[in-house]
Amino acid sequence: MLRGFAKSFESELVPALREVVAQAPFRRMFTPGGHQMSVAMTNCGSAGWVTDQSGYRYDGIDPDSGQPWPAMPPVLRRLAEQAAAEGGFESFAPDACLINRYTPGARMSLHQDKDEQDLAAPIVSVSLGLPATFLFGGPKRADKPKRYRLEHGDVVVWGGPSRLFFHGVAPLAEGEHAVMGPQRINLTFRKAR
Ligand code: MD3
Ligand code: FE
Repeated sequence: MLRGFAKSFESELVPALREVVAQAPFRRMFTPGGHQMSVAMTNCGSAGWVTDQSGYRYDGIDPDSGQPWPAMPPVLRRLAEQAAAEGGFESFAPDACLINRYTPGARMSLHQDKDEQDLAAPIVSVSLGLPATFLFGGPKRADKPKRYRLEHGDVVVWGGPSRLFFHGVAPLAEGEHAVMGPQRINLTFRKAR
């Protein structure tokens, strides 16, 4: 847990994210079970995480535009690499960055991230905007989650055993963030392929 690690990147990071989102707008995807997610998502990088009625997968093409996802801006890559190194993972080379947008009430139920080919690579997450309660369980769905407050600028590196632990996000509380407005943005950097 690298509290505030992303703050020194903020002035470059926020405009870079605006450009990505202009090319690939946030959208609320559907799970294979037919439920629409409360979290809106987009991606940058050579692969992007998508879900629809046929399942979860990484795809090089944005299904909404039919175009490749926007390239990963250098500042995002730098932030992810430096954080991974700080967490003990030298030479992390993410090819996917999933960008999640939470507005008040949005949540993510307990799940595992296991759609990536290389489970030895860590996932680096960056929290921006409104604070959230992160739920961190264990290797089994029934393991009682511990709660952590994640705030603007916090970065977490998930590797080793915790890479496959169940996790989620409690419903976002109302609020207004000075930089990001009434929302929380979470970036997760992944080696998908
Ligand atoms: C622990 N996102 O996109 S980030 C996700 O805040 C996701 O939007 C949450 O879970 C969010 O899949 C949590 C923290 C996180 C990300 C991946 C993990 C924690 C993780 C993978 C394994 C273990
Ligand atoms: Fe996850």
